[in-house]
Amino acid sequence: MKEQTNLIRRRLLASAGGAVAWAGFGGSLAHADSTEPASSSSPGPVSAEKPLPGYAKWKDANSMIVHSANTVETRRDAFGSAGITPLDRLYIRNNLTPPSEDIVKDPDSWKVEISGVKSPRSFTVAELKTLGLETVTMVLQCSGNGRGFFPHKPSGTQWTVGAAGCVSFTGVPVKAVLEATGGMADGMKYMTSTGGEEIPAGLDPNTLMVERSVPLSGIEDAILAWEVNGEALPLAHGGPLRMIVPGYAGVNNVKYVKHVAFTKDQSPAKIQQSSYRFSPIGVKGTPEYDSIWEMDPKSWITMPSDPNQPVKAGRVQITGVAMGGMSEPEKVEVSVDGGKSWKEAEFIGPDLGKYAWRSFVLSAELKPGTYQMACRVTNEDGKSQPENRVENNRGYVNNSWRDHMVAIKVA
Ligand SMILES: Nc1nc2c(c(=O)[nH]1)N[C@H]1C(S)=C(S)[C@@H](COP(=O)(O)O)O[C@H]1N2
Ligand SMILES: [Mo]
Repeated sequence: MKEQTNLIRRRLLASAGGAVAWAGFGGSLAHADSTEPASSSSPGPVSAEKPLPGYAKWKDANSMIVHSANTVETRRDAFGSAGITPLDRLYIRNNLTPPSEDIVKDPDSWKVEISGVKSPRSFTVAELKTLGLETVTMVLQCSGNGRGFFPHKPSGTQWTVGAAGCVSFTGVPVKAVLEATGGMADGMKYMTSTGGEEIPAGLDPNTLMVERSVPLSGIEDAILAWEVNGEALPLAHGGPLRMIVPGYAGVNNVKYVKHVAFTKDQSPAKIQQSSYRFSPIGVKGTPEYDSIWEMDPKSWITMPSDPNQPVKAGRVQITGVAMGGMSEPEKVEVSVDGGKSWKEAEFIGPDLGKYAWRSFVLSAELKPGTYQMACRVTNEDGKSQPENRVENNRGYVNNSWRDHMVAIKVA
């Protein structure tokens, strides 16, 4: 009954509230983050109450939780164990209604402008393909992943663990593009990428556009990608061309990128200046607070993970995924007693580099009872997950092992 009430409440809020429909724009155009009401129910898989949006119909519906047309989460038990997230199970997060599917019909003709370099010019994807080739396997994770565990109910999508995936992007290194344009102009401090969403005339682009700046340290392994997991980049994930900044939170990986500028300052866009800032609870984001850039180590158990599905007593394979953030995941530990004692788990599958996550398993003999299962990863730099989340206004970057714990019944 409570569930039902919340569902109705959420629908009412959605129709009364935030989303503004723009004639001829095919949907709502607003920062979903600022318009979506926080769900008042506790987080966790919501029943399949909404269909997949049109541009993502090809996703595996059984593996996804559809929060809205622009926010689709992977179920906790649907990541698989191979280390690579199948594309039809990868989460989606759009701040704006995505562009028309037409833009991926002839991907090679998509143009990106490069500025803030000695010889500014634009390149088609076909031209970029002649400059270099690199593949990077990496965790793509929304800054709001784990927001659903914050008790102060930050506004925005109530993601649990599934606003993340580990995928392989292929494209041209940003460094090769810089070489082809004579190198960076003097005094530049950031790489600023602009998304290809059309902003309707008459609206202030700064309040809407997805334009993100990253410090120059981020360009070391950055690529302009046209492929993901060996397939042409679909619209849902930023095709025809996407800026990929490995190790950096999702928002910095700008989809349908149309302009890459090397700049002295960070973008004036709202999404750079006030959103994605690490400000205290109750305080609006401003440039004086840290921007959400580099990711931290994080892990979670993927199976067993359903508190309502008892597991058979005896040998239980406890599996999960563990990422290192800016360096390789080195050690992952599992607890079945709520963090009182820990055992080292084993990584399985190939090591796909420092930006990738790794699957892990701990084989445990479990008698009937209820177990509080937790895991925590330590990366090569010795950084590990904290027990508790770091509180912040918008519920960003939750990597608390306690928040990600699951209560599993063994019978
Ligand atoms: N152009 C553009 N790029 C974007 C976004 C967007 O709305 N528009 N959303 C960002 C955010 S907040 C995240 S978490 C990731 C999500 O990537 P995915 O939808 O491929 O999973 O894309 C980022 N890049
Ligand atoms: Mo995000």
